[in-house]
Amino acid sequence: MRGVLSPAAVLVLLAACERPSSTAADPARSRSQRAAPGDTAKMPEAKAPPAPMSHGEAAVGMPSAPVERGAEAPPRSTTKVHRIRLETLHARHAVAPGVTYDAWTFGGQVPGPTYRVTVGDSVDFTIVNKALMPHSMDFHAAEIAPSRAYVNVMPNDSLHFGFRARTPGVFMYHCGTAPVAAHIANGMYGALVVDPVTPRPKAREFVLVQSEFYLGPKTGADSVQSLDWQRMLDLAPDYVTFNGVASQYATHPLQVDVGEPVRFYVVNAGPNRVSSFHVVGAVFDRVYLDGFGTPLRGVQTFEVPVGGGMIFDVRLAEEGIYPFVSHAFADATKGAVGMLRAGNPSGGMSH
Ligand SMILES: [Cu+2]
Repeated sequence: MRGVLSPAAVLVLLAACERPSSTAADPARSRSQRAAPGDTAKMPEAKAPPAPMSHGEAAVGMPSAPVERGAEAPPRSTTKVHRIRLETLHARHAVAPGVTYDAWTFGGQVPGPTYRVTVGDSVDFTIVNKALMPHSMDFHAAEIAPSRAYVNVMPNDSLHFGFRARTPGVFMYHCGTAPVAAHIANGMYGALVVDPVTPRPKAREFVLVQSEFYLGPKTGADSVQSLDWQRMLDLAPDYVTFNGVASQYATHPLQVDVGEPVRFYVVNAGPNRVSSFHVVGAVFDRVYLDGFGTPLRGVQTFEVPVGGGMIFDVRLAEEGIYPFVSHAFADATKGAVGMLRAGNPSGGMSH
């Protein structure tokens, strides 16, 4: 298909950044590697079939439907008091094309809504439990007593508490009801951006929440799948996603301009897998650890721990398609991959 990067082509691109640099720098070594018996088992030949990157046979950059969940960050806040009312309810969630999951949610979506406040703002929060089991809320951005605020809310009950955002960064929020691993694995998490009082430099901003899905067998006439507890304990997800849907920004690339500042707010909800965040073809100008303090400069890849958040600033040097991944490539293969589209590259994507 002319003008479209096939999944195979993208995999070749991704594989290119995996190869040892010594191979390119030393032709003799390269020849000996090619001649070594058994090497084909280590390095697949180009004609080998690609891994099922999108799990849905969707061509990269050729969306057949609107994106499930946009990645654009909400604007900086303009109010000092944020009244947030969130309902917990169980809802069906499309993890990948044709894969429907019996999710537990904040607000009927996975991840829950993204919120944005500024240091000094107050959050006036109410959780309303519309589900048939207890749920709760834990804001990592809040500094309050869990024994008072992060308590179970029974079905058809509600709970109110407030806090003042004191520390800038990008923070996870999640249900903290035991077993927490199940409540997170089922979809009860989201991101809260806390801006510093002095705004960060202007940039095109995206929010990515990485998370995993562990699928049990299909059940019922409509083949809905729910959590496989043992697979979760074994750290063996079926899908690893950005914003709840496998590879959705491969089929729906994020458009940016060449050279413009781009900022990713990345939260890793887990519940188990560390994210090794990397943009192929770029070096991060700045990485703010947990979104606060003096940034690291000139970073190729940086980990986002489970339950943590990082802010990544990057610029793309020339027109083209730039994959962003968790460089733990098993997870990229399972859906933790997307594309940035810089400018309007010829031979690029048609989105
Ligand atoms: Cu819950």
